Amino acid sequence: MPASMPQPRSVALVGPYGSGKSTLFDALLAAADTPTKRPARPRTMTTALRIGHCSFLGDPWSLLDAPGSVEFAYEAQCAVAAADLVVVVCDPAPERAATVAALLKTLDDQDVPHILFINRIDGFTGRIRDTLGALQAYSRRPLVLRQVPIRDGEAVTGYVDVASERAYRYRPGQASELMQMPASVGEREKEALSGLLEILADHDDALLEKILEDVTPTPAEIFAQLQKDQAAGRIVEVLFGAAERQEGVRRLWKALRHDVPAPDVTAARHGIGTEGAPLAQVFKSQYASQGGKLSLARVWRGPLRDGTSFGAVRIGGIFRTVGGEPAKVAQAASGDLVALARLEGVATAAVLGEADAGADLPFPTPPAPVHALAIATEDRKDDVRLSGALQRLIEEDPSLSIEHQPDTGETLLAGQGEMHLGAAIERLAAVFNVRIVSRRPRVPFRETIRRAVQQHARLKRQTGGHGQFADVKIEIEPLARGEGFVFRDKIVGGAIPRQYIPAVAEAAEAALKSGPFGHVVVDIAVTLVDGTFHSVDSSDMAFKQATRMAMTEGLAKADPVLLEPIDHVSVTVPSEYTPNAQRLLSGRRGRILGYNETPGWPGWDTVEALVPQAELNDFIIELRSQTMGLGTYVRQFDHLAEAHGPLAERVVREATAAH
Ligand SMILES: Nc1nc2c(ncn2[C@@H]2O[C@H](COP(=O)(O)OP(=O)(O)OP(=O)(O)O)[C@@H](O)[C@H]2O)c(=O)[nH]1
Ligand SMILES: [Mg+2]
Repeated sequence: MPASMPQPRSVALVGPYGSGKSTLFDALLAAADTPTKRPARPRTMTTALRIGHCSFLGDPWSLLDAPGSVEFAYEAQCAVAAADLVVVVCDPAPERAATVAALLKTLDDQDVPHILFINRIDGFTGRIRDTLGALQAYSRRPLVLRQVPIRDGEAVTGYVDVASERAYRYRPGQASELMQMPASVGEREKEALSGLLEILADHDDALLEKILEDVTPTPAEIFAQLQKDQAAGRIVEVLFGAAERQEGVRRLWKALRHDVPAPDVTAARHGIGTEGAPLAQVFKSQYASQGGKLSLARVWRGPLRDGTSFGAVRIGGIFRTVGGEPAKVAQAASGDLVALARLEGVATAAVLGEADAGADLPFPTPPAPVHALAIATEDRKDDVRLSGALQRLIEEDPSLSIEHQPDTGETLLAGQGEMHLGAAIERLAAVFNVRIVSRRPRVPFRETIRRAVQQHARLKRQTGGHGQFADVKIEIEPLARGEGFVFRDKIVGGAIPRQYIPAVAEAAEAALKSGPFGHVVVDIAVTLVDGTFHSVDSSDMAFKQATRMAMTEGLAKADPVLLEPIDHVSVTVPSEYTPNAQRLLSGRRGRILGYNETPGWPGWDTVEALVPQAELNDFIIELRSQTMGLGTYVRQFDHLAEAHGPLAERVVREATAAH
């Protein structure tokens, strides 16, 4: 790329579920230099990052459309890590401002330059200043309103650009046209301008002096200062529009053109200089149904040429997505976001090339799973391909994970919610051609006993020549929770020869795999107290079988009891929802331990509780539905406790019926 060409810059569209990011993404591409037709597809929830390349007024751009649902939040975080600037697309309703709280905090914490785009202005009848006030509560950086709506009745028909003090009327499918400043907005516009200047004056003494002398700076001076402050992350500009009607879209493009920092600036923010060998980072990995792998990467330092090797891997094609279609290119410049083919074994977050000493290329860590399903192949023949397919699925989306539950023998697919797992299962079928069935995971109940018993068992069998003989007397006693299994040998006088004792111990332990209720038995001691043998007919086998018989009968008589796993759960919610969270936990047999302000999250609380695992299956679904989707939790196994009540009775009844 010749030096005179502007560097390609990148913007990620993020924001809450359904705020209009994909509509805006399509509208931005449609308003670019070589317009892409807006796809006439039904609007569906975005579940994976989309990328598009275009130019606007001669500048090259990469756009990322991130999913909004919290269940796909990791994709959005990866997009944030790759972009020069983030556009937070949000709703104008002030009461929905909290839905961008976590996002704004992350952007603030990571010093990522961002702009707010208030979408759906077409249906908004409230006051934009109220929206701004509500959003400001969640932003450490000052929000600077760049536009004031012009209304005809309730409908927004245009806007005043605050910095230039010019009024525009929206025109369907075209750039807005300049109009006379309506008298009705004059006052609000002046107010917005003085608000804007006041914020800018905080960072510029010359501007401050002018304001103190009551001189209004020229629009050019204001624009220059806005650009400086926005690029440095000192302010957050706020624009609005209606993506669906392509209103405010060109205005947003122009703001991006002015205010998105150059990729070299973004690189410098991460400690990466312009001089040196090519450097790139993978921010998303994707398999196609034909088996090919694509790695979306940000080029931190170009040019990155097709065919370049990094260690054992070699780039087998560089692609940009123009007009929705992949277009092969020979190289990619600094700042470009491109798809790289055939980087086998290169994972998301991997850095290609040697990063500068002291460089900092942080990458989001995947969130812990909050929802799980037990999965199995629809057709056993696919079993051999399942683990490979799952491995690739997780490579594509590290916020998914696989756990093997040894107690129940189930394979669990764990992730961020119902939709997330549903999308993963669909992808397994569509891309990896493995169809699976899923169900609620079983709770890994365990069992123990409450009473010590003595049990005698004798195996005596005469079949053909050799017989089988073994006779054991054991004591089974309960141990304290967490003590596991203990075997004691109290044989005296050779009642059973030493050689058979390990077989007894082994069989006693093996019998713990499935107790009277069909679950793993824990916290018991087995003592071998007596027995007899036969010099010819006794064997390891015979002693194992006799022990098994003694264990089965003994455990059943020892007052067995079901144990259920109890997790330590930490629920994090905005503090106005703390009572909801507590109610929800108590309603699920949780024992509330207390709550505290969430460290580093002013306005949020973390409620701690001990909750039976059996109650946590769909917990995230209800938690989200009661907290505007904002609540989340982490869990960790804490202890086993005796299970009481209807659930325990049901499990015991079912187990007894099955036996
Ligand atoms: N009235 C109005 N509706 C809009 C506007 N922009 C988008 N919509 C509608 O809002 C719905 C969601 O739009 P999307 O663009 O899919 O939203 P999204 O943010 O991409 O959603 P997720 O990807 O699921 O987070 C669709 O029905 C759009 O037609 C707008 O400016 N005004
Ligand atoms: Mg979308």
